[in-house]
Amino acid sequence: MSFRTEYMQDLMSRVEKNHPAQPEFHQAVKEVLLCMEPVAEKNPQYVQAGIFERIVEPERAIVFRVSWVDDNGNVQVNRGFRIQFNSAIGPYKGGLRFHPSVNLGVIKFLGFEQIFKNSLTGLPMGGGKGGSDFDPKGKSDGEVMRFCQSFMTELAKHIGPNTDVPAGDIGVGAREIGYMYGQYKRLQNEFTGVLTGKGLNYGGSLVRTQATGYGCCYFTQEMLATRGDSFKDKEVVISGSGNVAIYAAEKSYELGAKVVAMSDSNGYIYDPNGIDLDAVKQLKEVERKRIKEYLTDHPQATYEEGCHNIWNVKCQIALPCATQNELNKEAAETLVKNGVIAVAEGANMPSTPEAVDIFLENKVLFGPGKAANAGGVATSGLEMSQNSLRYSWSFEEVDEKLKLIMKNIHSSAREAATTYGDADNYVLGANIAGFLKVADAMYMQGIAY
Ligand code: NDP
Ligand code: 2IT
Repeated sequence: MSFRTEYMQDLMSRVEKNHPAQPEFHQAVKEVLLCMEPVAEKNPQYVQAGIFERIVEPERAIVFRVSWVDDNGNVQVNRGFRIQFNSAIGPYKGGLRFHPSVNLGVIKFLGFEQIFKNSLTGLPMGGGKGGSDFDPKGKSDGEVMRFCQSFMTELAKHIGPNTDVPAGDIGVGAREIGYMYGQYKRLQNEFTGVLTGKGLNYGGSLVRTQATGYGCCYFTQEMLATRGDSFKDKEVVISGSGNVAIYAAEKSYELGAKVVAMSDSNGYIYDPNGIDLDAVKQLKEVERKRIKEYLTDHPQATYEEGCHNIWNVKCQIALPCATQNELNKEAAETLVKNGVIAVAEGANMPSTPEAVDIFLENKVLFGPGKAANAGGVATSGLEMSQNSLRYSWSFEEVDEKLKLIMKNIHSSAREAATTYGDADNYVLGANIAGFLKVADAMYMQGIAY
């Protein structure tokens, strides 16, 4: 897709020039700006107030050294990041990713997406993201703890319950959040809701662990319902086998579907009987092993090396829940050929722009990450509310609120898409609905000269 207006094309060219060698960030910005052309035409006040120019520039970017000592006594150095992208509607909010592929451009793309996602939840949260190129794989608990403590020693200077509230993402789960929370508390002598995704015994919210995966299925359910359809008796393919993938699989089963394939970064498993989710949980959540080991106790299953071919497995519902750009044009064409009805992004930007075009052209129900995976951060927002209240809600109460939020995200995306002429285009709808709330808040708050 290319720009129709000189104004947006110029802005995009400036982003590319001012943020060189950050292809993921360019990709995320381009997708949003393409959807903004009709918005700019309808709302000249945004152009006049420089909203588009301002929204693509992070308010603050923090890059820092994280040094720590490994089990052999050797000094290790990693790089830490926190992008405080936009605080127009609330404190910066977004996860921390620990993965060797992390760099400034990756964190900027994630922080940018988070602005619109958080706005869509209807909760008062700005957009932020952070992380490190640290690889938790193969590290001992002690090494992970020392890394997390060193990371938080710097990060603590920049965050706070009313300033910036990080959470988990790839490579950051309950263990890492615990170590970071402990260090924050030691440094600040303060027990506050400065992180979300905390353990249930020290301020965490019920359902936060399940929220992104469950929310992704609730969103898919809403899309399917517009065509009188549901999860019942569908075959589902889910990439990844981490936090998001596991709970997307759990909810898919609860809704009457069968999950036939899952993956990790090495390869994918296919089980014609339906993936045994307890076995995957044991392997991944408890033993931290590779998905290949599933075959040991499941001889009917098959394993293929390389994760990308998972999209060759026939399914009616596809949920990419691993990482960015994991589903390309060829994969999208194969899914369409095999009769896919709905694709919802549990991960952030897992489909390439060419893949998204294929889905839209073929009238596949396509839920973009900003909308479909917003259940995680929405439940983080609910964790913040509970921390402020010094109270905790039951599993059922939080799950009901999550369902309602996902329903509302679906209807506001659909409404915005309808207003702008393409009811089934959730990419357009989510970007516009997410943008308008932030843009109006920025407009009302003026510009500091
Ligand atoms: P986890 O670390 O729990 O799991 C990540 C999964 O994706 C693992 O199976 C991992 O395999 C796989 N994976 C990671 N990197 C790659 C890669 N480069 N190629 C192929 N597979 C890869 O992370 P989450 O489940 O939390 O996150 C998954 C996605 O969901 C991310 O895009 C994240 O940004 C997004 N997300 C997460 C939310 C949350 O609440 N956690 C909320 C909203 C979105 P391996 O074990 O081999 O590395
Ligand atoms: O991408 C995301 O929305 C997350 N990783 C969750 C962020 C959060 O603050 O819960």
